[in-house]
Amino acid sequence: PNVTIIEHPLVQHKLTLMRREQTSTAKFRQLLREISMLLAYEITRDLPLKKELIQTPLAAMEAPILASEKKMVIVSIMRAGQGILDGILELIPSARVGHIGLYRDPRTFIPIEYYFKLPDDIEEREVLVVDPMIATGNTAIAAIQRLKQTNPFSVKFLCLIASPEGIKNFHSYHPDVPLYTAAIDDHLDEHGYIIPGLGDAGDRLFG
Ligand code: HSX
Repeated sequence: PNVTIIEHPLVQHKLTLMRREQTSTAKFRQLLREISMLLAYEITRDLPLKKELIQTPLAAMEAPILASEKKMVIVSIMRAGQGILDGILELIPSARVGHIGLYRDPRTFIPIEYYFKLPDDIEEREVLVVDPMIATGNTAIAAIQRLKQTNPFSVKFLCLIASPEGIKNFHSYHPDVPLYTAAIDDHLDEHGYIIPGLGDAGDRLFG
């Protein structure tokens, strides 16, 4: 399947610290920013470069520079996606940003849209959708469905933890969308929470 697990030791270490029950909100926030930078570093490995003529203090040279930095769009699924977004923007400060507001009905687990805003010219842009968790997968499925209506150039999805059920569900709707995650956990419980997971990412991030 179209899933990449990012196994970098720093990613795995930070994720473990985030999972711990005793990790404070402040620490969780800091870790999410740090881990997001590392994930972004891994995901952007294949970004195209171009050559630009520059002048160092000593000589002129043709130097590599990102070809399409401005074209990248990070789309945060609110509200927990914000934590990943903040980390990625430190690494790719001129990326464009979109927001999708979805909340999960606690009884039916069905995602309900309350906000949707993307930058212009989405047809020309590479989109990275971010949300820390894929539990049932319903939120990610709905977000990508909505996004596809705007016809972006390409779409990838980045999370921290996914459940096996969620991945399966996600790819039954969107087999064409590559999924990047730091971990695939054991299972979903009857409330749609990832076990062992890290709890509710939004609550841990914002309190
Ligand atoms: C959490 O629930 C996450 O941040 C996601 O937005 C969502 C994942 O749940 P699911 O729709 O995959 O079950 O708030």
